[in-house]
Formats: sequence, C-alpha cells, structure tokens
Amino acid sequence: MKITDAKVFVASPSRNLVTLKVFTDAGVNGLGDATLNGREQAVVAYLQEHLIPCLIGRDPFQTEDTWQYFYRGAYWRRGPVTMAAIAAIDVALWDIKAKALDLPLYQLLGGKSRDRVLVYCHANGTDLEEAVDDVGRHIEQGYRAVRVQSGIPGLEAAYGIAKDGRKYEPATEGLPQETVWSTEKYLRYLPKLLTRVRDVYGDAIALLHDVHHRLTPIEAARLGRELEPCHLFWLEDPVTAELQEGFRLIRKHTVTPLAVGEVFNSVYDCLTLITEQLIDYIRMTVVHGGGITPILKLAHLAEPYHVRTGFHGATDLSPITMAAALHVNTAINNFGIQEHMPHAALVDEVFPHEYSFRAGDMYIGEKPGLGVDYNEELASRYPYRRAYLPVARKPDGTMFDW
Ligand code: KDG
Ligand code: MG
Repeated sequence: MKITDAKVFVASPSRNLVTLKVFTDAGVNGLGDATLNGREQAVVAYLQEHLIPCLIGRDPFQTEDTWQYFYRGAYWRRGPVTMAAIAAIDVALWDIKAKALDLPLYQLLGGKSRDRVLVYCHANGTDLEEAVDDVGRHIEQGYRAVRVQSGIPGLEAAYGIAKDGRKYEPATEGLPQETVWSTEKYLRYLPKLLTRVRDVYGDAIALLHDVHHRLTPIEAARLGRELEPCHLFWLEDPVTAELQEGFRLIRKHTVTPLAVGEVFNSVYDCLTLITEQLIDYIRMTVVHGGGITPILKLAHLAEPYHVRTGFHGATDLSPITMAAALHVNTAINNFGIQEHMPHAALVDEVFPHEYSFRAGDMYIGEKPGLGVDYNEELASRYPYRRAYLPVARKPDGTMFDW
C-alpha cells in the first residue's frame, strides 16, 4: 500500500480545529488531528510545506519509521508545532493500518486491558456557591470524577470559568484577552472551595483541580499540604514545568497527588519527573505529544515508575485526538483517568464518532480504525477565524502565566 495524497482542513465549527486526511492507493483513508490552540496556521504550514511532500509514496504501515523520519530527519526537534504536525500524520497512519486490517485500533496497541475508560469532567462557577452547585449537576449526569474551578474573590476573570451561561472556551477572537492574576487571593480562597465541595458531596467522588501553571514550587507545596484533608485525585500543573527539578521541592512537602504534562511534547519534557517519581499522572496526549507512536512508549516508560496516564482532553483537541487517546487508554495497563470536556454538538456532527459516554465512563466502540469520520462538506461551511488564548499579568502589570 502507498500513500497517494494528504490534505489539511482548517475549520471552525464553534472553535478552530485542524484536520489531516491521508489517502492511499488502496482506497483506505486515515484521519489525524493537528490542532494547536491559538497557533493553528503554523501547524498547517508545517504540514503542507514540509511534511506532506515527503509523505507521498511512503508505506502507511511503517508507522515507526515514518515517525522517526519526520522527528530525526528534520534535524530541528521537538516543539509544539513540529510535534502536532508529526502527530497528525502518525495518527492518520495508525487509522489506515487498523482500517486495512479491519480491527479497532486498540487491538494493535496491546488489545483490551479494560472495558471502559474512567473520565473526569469540568465543574465551574463564578463563585463558591455556583461552583459547588455545578459539581452537583455533573454528579447527576453520572460523573464520578469532577474537576472543580471557580472565580476568585477580587479577580475579574479566572481560568476555567464559563460566563453568561455559555460553555467555557478560553480562546477568543480578536487580540489576546488580558487578565489579572493574584497568587495571594488564589491561595487564600482555594482550600475553602475544595473543603466545601468535599463536605457537601462526601468521599465517594474523585475531586481534581487545575492550578494551570501559576504557582512557584514552594507555593505549590503549601497548597498541596493545605489540600491534603480534601484527598484530591490530583492537583494539576501546580507550576510551569520547564524546570522539572522544581517538583522535588513540592514532593518533599506534600502527599497530594500531582499531574502535569498537557503542554509537553516530548518524553524529554518529563523524563526526570517520571524516573524520579516526582509526579503521579502524566497528561501529555496524542496530538501535542507527537502521536500514538511516542505516547505508547511514554505510557510504557511510566508504568514501572507507578506513574499513570491522565491525558489532556480539552475541547481544543478534536474528536480524533479523543478517539486516539481512548484507544491508548483501553490498551495500556497504567491508565489513570481521561479528561472529558464535551465538544459542542456541531463539532460532534463534523466528526461523527463511535466513542460514547455513559455513567462516568467512555466506551471506544468496535469500528475498524479510530472510529471517527470527518464531514468535509459541513466543516467547509465554518471557515477558520483567528483566535487567541488569554494572557495574564500581575496586578502591577508584570507579565505572568495564564
Ligand atoms: O488550549 C489550552 C487548553 O487546552 C487548556 O487551558 C485546558 O488546562 C486545560 C485542561 O486541563 O483541560
Ligand atoms: Mg490543564
């Protein structure tokens, strides 16, 4: 079998999503997600100008060699643009291979290790009462694991908080939105929120929280320690993780489980974190981590260190990435949990998919390949619209992490 062509689609069915379709001479096609929130067109150019010309004529079954060709062969390695582009090709090739063999993809990744995949949802509110109520609404929908975010008293905007009754989407059209952040206000408030949620809903629910990279190691250590009575499932992205060694300090002071990695794109971003057991969950996922080929290796590397997976699953990762992640989650032994932020109904229409949600779990389905299609005609009615993630500053104007 030979690859004959590949096309990149950029559409905005409620949000921008970049999709790759790879064609073969056997009539089998594969899909890959290449979305990088706020930097979509850079990945499009990388694919169109640099990767697709080298892809034509290759054997789609050679997933390992093709991945190495684009990773090693570029000389310039890593980075989210490069790795999202390589990921799109890698996933599309795995999709082709599984379809050609008439098997659901998880069968090629190790077979079934579980029947269902535990997911966590996002509950949020502009204040404590609203956030607590929203947790209740999600429990009623069947979720057994809930991430809780809330507006912070004294701050106008906060990460993860929906406004005007709409679903939360951080990217907005126009230039980046400017927000103000105060570590002091956040640290004063957060233990009250999570203690209250635990008091109201009891011990049976798994609770998670995303710090979104905004503390220093010693601040994160203090927060982790204060949250210990809440028995969190995890505290996510406590610090910017470029300095992996910073986690040693956090770990020294708290037994609150730690998750990190949604912005990572290489195993080298988390080698120290994993091999020194500085984290409990690794969140790097298929699209930003370079595809199924490296993510499978990462999961296998993490297994003997008791680090489990908790793949990123926000709405800026398309249903193709969700399906790919679910296949990996189904096959590996050290699966932990999967993030589930439901896509808008229109996105689900553009990407008809086999996977489904029931009573707090996702089910991958048995269709050959990834089990996702792409409705090109429908997608073409929603052209790309430039959008950016917000930026954050401290109250005195200093640039900070959003
Ligand atoms: O594009 C940025 C989002 O993917 C990110 O803010 C979502 O932190 C996130 C999460 O945990 O889902
Ligand atoms: Mg996060």
